[in-house]
Amino acid sequence: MTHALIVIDMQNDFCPGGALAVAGGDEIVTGINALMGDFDAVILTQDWHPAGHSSFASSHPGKAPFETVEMAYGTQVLWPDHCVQGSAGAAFHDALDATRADLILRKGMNPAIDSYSAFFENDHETPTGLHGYLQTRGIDRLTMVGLATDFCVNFSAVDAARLGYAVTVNEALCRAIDLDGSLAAARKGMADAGVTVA
Ligand code: VGL
Ligand code: ZN
Repeated sequence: MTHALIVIDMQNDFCPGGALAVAGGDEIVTGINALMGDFDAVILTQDWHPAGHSSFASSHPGKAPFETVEMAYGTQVLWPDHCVQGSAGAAFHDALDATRADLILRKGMNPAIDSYSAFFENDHETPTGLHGYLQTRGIDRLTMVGLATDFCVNFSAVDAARLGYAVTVNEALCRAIDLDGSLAAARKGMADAGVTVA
């Protein structure tokens, strides 16, 4: 099997001090770097929103971060402004070894649709192109690490399993937002989809 490491959204805004900080988000960088050499390919994803993105609470008058809205594609959690294209918050954590990356995949650019998953936008229909890339490279096995366990890692892992990849989430090298039970729900959803959570 050809095995890729997918590093999800290891960006300043998801680390302590960032706009959408995940507790302990910075603790996993060293371990992720140490793992890179064990894989046939390393792919980094980068959340990359235009200013005024529809997933930002600030784009919805009267709404606060972590409330939800109904979008055409379903319920969307509203976030603080984060990972705005070109901002310091959107940059990778300084200590992340991006030199090892075969591919840096950006997502969340469509102003009207959020994209938690590295494979599809939140309409579960619009592809990011990652599946085509992996197929072209003959990659059939994926290990996922990064931020956040219950959102972007979870959606990416479930989509990958549905696409037929053998997927492992290395939970020791992930950290969660854990909003209203989202971590427990994510663990169940991943297990149900056939993802190995190690
Ligand atoms: C993420 C919320 C909003 C993530 C990205 O990387 O898990 N979460 N945008
Ligand atoms: Zn985002």
